[in-house]
Amino acid sequence: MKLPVLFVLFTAVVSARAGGDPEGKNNLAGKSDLPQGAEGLAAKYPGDRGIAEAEGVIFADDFEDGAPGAWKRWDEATDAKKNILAAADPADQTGRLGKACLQVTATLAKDNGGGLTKWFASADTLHFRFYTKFDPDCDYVHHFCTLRANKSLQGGDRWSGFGGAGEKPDGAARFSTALEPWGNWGKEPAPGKWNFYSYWHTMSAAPDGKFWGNAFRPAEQPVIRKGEWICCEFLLKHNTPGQADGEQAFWIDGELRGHWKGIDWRTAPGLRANAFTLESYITSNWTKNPVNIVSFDNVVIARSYIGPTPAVKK
Ligand SMILES: [Ca+2]
Repeated sequence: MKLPVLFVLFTAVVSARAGGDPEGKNNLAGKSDLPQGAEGLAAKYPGDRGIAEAEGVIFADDFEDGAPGAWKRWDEATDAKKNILAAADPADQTGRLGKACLQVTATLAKDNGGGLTKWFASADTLHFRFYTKFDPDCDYVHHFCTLRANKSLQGGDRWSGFGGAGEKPDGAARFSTALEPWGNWGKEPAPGKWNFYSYWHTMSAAPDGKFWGNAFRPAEQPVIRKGEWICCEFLLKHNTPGQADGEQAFWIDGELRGHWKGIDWRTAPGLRANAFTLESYITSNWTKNPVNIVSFDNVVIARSYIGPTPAVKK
């Protein structure tokens, strides 16, 4: 009698993809055929110089323009009057990051921090790579770098993927995923460990009955290092509407840490991941340190694996 076994297996697969994978049970990173290390398109562009012209690159910013024109390639930026965003010296000896980076200063009791958002022409498979550095005094970060799917690049529909915290998305209007540090409710040393925090139409409800981002994380991971530049990259593959064949994956310093398949991101072909927000957003929930500085540099959005950028020879 095989039927009950098949039924149990089917139920297990469905529930895993519906509720994320907080314990890493369905993480395919150890047996994935995705590229790793220096196999990416950045390998030919030390310091990302000229990478914007490379085949498959959709967007790139190395922040070398400095202030005040530093954010001109982006569509939205946190209000300049709040003094949250600044151009700063990346202080990187390898030359990979040039002379300027984006620095986000979030000050508890004064603001929530902020960042930049770019809308872009989407593709079936998308890669997002950026370098980041958490200041030695940086505490927990509530939200970090988020990819949102909107119904269009124009008009009000370009905002359909924003907002909706606590609500289950309409599969034709919204899905999102974020690569974020996760502090495990203060149990991990700040800023915590990397994970995906995702919203989509078949996600699971939290015990309070609301729909908070479902987590995808590896079973084992080191705590994020502070005071050092880290190369982060994540992949999102759209699903075919009606099929659960979407994917997401992330790499830290070229090491594939997480890869998940079987995700039913959307129900409509017109809904495409097309807005990327680079930010450090804090709240008083877990953050206790008054001043929290996070830096970003060498942002690339592309249709294939990007990988770390080589050092620049002097
Ligand atoms: Ca730079």
